[in-house]
Amino acid sequence: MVVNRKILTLDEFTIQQLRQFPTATGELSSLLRDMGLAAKRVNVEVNKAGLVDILGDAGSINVQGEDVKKLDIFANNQFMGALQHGISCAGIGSEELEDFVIFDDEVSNNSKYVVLFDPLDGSGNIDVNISIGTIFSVFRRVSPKGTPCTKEDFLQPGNKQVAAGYIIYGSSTMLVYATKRGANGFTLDPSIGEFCLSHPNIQCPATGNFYSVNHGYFFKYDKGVQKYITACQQKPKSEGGPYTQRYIGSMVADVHRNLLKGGIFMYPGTTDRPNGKLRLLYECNPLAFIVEMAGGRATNGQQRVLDVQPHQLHQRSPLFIGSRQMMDELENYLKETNEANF
Ligand code: AHM
Ligand code: MG
Repeated sequence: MVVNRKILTLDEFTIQQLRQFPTATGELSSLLRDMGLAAKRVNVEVNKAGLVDILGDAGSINVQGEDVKKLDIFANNQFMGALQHGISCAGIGSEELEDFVIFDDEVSNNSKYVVLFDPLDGSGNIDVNISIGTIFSVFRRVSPKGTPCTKEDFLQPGNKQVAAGYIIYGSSTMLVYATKRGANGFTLDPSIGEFCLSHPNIQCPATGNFYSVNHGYFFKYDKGVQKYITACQQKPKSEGGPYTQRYIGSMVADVHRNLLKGGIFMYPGTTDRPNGKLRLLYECNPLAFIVEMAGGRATNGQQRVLDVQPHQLHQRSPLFIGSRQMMDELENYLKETNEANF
């Protein structure tokens, strides 16, 4: 039998990376394996959506005051369970849980990492068969090993992330993760149930022609954002314009497309929600890390997302993320408008 050794599985890839660091303990590989396992379980349920009574509102409201869908809870339990049973994670923070969860058992207290995640982002799209995603962020804990992890382990700025990733449950299921060594994408091969390296060394194009924003809120955005959106629409053909608007309302899918094809995704603050909707710790930070590692940029309109010092698990942040040149252009509009208003 001929074995195709060109295709690396997620495990093989992370072990290959590990081999380049003789002092590495393998805990990160093991953590990524746990995330991959939970993702496969969630994927099975997402694919069955519509067949079983797991869809629709679970009848409770999550800590953000939004309706919780049943699959959100299922996904939350899968990721939390896989990490708790593993050997690499001392505790988690989740969009679905009001507070951090400190695992506090002997193995977990000796683990190196804590993980923050949004188990099922874009869950408003579950009932209508549109791509949804999981987003996660990994930090090395700052509290001493051998003790339970603490709040400070989770409230680190995004530039301290060791790894970050997302899973997109779409026309195919993919896991993309980044470390400081770059971003790589793995597509789930359902025939063997493994994530296989399909997008090595992802590079976000320096520019593109997609802009992703909720136009419905146009008049609630700052003048600078409005001017930039108008400029996207009025961009002359000679400069690659007008840009095409693509916004599916499932951030992982929107950011994934822009990461591969080039583009910009925006969820600005609005007059009624000055910090926007997205959560810094488990939505903005991990995506900002991945996009930066792939050569793109991410800001909150004032500063680099990854430099923000967080103070709360569920804090919100405006987000502008994508191709480097498009981000530069956006920032010129934001700056000009800020200066004009000063
Ligand atoms: P969720 O975490 O409740 O699923 O919300 C996050 C989602 C993002 O995936 C998406 O970009 C955004 O909400 C869409 O919000 P809006 O409908 O306000 O544009
Ligand atoms: Mg979310």
